[in-house]
Amino acid sequence: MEKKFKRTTVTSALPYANGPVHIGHLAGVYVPADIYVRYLRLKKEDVLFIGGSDEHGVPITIRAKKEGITPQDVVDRYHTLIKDSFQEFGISFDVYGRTSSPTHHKLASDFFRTLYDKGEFIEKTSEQYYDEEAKTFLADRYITGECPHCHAEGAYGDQCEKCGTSLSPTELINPKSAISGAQPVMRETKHWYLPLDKHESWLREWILENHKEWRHNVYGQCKSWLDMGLQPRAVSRDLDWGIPVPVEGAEGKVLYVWFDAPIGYISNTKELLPDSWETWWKDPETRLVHFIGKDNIVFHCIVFPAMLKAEGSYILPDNVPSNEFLNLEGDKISTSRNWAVWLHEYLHDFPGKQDVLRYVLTANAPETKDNDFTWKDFQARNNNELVAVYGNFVNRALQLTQKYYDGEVPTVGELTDYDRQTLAEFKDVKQKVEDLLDVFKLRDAQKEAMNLARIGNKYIADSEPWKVIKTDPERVKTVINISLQLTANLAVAFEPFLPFSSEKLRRMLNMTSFEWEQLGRTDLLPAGHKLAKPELLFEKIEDEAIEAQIQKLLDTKKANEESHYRANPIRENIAFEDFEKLDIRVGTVLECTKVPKADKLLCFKIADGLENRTIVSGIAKHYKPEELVGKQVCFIANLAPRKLKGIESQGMILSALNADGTLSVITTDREVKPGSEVC
Ligand code: B3M
Ligand code: ZN
Repeated sequence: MEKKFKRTTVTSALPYANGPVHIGHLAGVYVPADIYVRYLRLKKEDVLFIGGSDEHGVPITIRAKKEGITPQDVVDRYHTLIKDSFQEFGISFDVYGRTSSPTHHKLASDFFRTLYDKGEFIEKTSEQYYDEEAKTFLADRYITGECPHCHAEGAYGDQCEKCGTSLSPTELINPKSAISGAQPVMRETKHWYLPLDKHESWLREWILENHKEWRHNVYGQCKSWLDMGLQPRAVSRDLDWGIPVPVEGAEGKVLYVWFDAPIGYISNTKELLPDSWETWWKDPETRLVHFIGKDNIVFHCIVFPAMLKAEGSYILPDNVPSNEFLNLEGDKISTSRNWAVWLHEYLHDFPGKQDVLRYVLTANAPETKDNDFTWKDFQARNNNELVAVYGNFVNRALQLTQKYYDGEVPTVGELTDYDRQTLAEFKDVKQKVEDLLDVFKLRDAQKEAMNLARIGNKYIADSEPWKVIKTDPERVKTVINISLQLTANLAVAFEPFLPFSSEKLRRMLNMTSFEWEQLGRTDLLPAGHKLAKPELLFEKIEDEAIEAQIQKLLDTKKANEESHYRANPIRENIAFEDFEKLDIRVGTVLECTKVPKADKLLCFKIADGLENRTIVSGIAKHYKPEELVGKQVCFIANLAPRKLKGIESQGMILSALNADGTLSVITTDREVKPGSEVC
């Protein structure tokens, strides 16, 4: 870390308090942030670790409506559950606040007002859907209807969950209010916008020129946003849950959740330090670091900095280490499909094994690309690394000390070349781990710490004290002393990663406290120092425990499939004449390209036996364009043409919709002439 900073404010994304947290949260944000903070604390740096719940936003109000309780009930329940889960996993927040607190409401409201008074917003009136029965404007999620792409019922105003297409509410066919069921009408509404376009030029320079060191994924996402050109963003919503817009005539309007949530970092600091919070947010000698997941990059790198800059008295983030996503057994983690390992369930099934999960999630951290969590890998890393390498070495060193020296650290005699070589190797580890942690390469840093255990394991195996004790007992004293110094080093090196195990080891070694500066030293345990009774640091995880977890996921998968087919029963019978109206044909894909600015759409040129036709289809998430060229596909040939992203689509390609939401295009068993009818 450069010397110009006196202290570091570390934030971790505020999870929505509308459900429990799972391993994806832990891997993406909280374990990395905690490792980093623990490392800085061990280095005796001034650091503050801020967390909390995000308690506003539409999903919370939807959940409350569904359950017939208030939004406050929802957030009260999950705030506590989430907070407890984090605590159990040793996520060492200095404060874990919540955005429904009065401190936050006031700070966020004042923040808005400051920007408003400075003329930093623009006001715009637009037309939005309004429910005349419920007398309320409708958030995108509160409008459902038929998807214009796959024609599934029940698509939301922001997305069709069947085909995955992002929508805007006006695209829905037969829109209905999810509140009253009424057909919504268009009505004018006024909102405040942050003109991000005005901030574009300084943002470009600040990120693209001055923060080239940010992770590639973060830098790249920012660059592509900036290159597309920034647009004004609405910072208010018509909703009855949130922080009221503090402006006259704004009844029924609240701050957009993404406006108030990042201010939550600041208000949670204020909650903890009512008198000195500003030092952590306004002093240029403070370094600000945001740990987030990749879906939050634009808000932390572009929107929030623009807000802070517009306000004028705040510092900007120095780094935003964002992770990619963690998948589970090959599938995207999904709350609605219950495809997750929930932290509270893990704690129930694997009591006392928090560090095992921390270890595996870091060893497999999605730092540069999406990664996969599998139970087999979890077991293998526990059994082959934590137990066989780290645990085994520590256990040997401690047990031999008990056996030969009644638990007292023996004296060191003359060193052999091999001893010197071993000591030199583990002296290097400190610098290596530091260099990696300083640039947020936590996965590699943990690997280096584990390397220290490998060095120890090899040293003790090569030195064979259990044999040498019979021929040269003096030599064994040196071997055990060195092994114990290494053990103490391991406890320090692993403290940021595996705090529970380090604490256990600290007690066994009878050390008072740890400091980073101790790493690499060989005098941590003086001769004659008495150790406590050794216990096993890690234990093997048996096949049955893993199979039970895999079975649980298979059950979930089966239940999801069943409910999918139950939710999509066979439709009402139709007359043969109705079927005859459909003209389904086979065509050969001549060209297939991505549609610019539409991440779900592919544009096809299809040989149809006549003049070739263009069809736009929402399957870009399921196929690479080149995979489909040359394939024969079935399409509806007489569907009225419609425009999608400015392209006229002349028909619809047929696909099978899998229970997991994936699409698979329908093709023919044998090659047929383009234009052949399907009958
Ligand atoms: N609650 C989104 C999320 O959990 C949001 C983060 C807020 S951070 C200020 O992904
Ligand atoms: Zn759809």
